Amino acid sequence: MYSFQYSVHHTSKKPNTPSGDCYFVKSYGDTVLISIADGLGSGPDARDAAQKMIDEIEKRAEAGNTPLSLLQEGNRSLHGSRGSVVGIAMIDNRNQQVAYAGIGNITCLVVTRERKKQYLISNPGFLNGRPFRAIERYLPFYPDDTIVLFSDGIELPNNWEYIIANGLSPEKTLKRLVQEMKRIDDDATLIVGKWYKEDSV
Ligand SMILES: [Mn+2]
Repeated sequence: MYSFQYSVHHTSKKPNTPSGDCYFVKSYGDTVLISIADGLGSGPDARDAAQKMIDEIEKRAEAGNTPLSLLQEGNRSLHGSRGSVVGIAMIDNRNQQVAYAGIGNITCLVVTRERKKQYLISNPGFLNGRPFRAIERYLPFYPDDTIVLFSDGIELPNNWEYIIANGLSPEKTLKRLVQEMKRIDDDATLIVGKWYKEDSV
């Protein structure tokens, strides 16, 4: 039996104000959904757009939706908002695959224990209720692999692939990445996750 373990670094550009980034992580059945939305600009309007997107993803995650259909549903909820960029990754443990769809500056990548890194590319642009173009991309995702998703407030340290591939828990990996990364003056979200094999009872 595998369970998904993850760790999140989530900060705000200005102390004591809400971050313009929102995120959502949930396991259901054989699937894990990981998502980050970064509202355009910063402050309450940015937060409002990102929150709308994440609320919609949360509401519709388990209804058989794919990352692309969740982008479409979420986009509808952004009419009249400032707009948001968003990335949605869905890992299917049974098929050992990750599906990803994203719009704008959200980075998603898979790192193996051999330090092989593969990017799941987001399409350019942002969502604000208007029609958009995006495609879903797929990669294999095996139990020793690590998935990393982050907003543009994160700049990984130079040695990030060594840190990620060295087999530490997501919590320890995240801690080291955050300790060693450069600080950017922006809302920031970084999620690190991997399967964890539970001993059978
Ligand atoms: Mn940002």
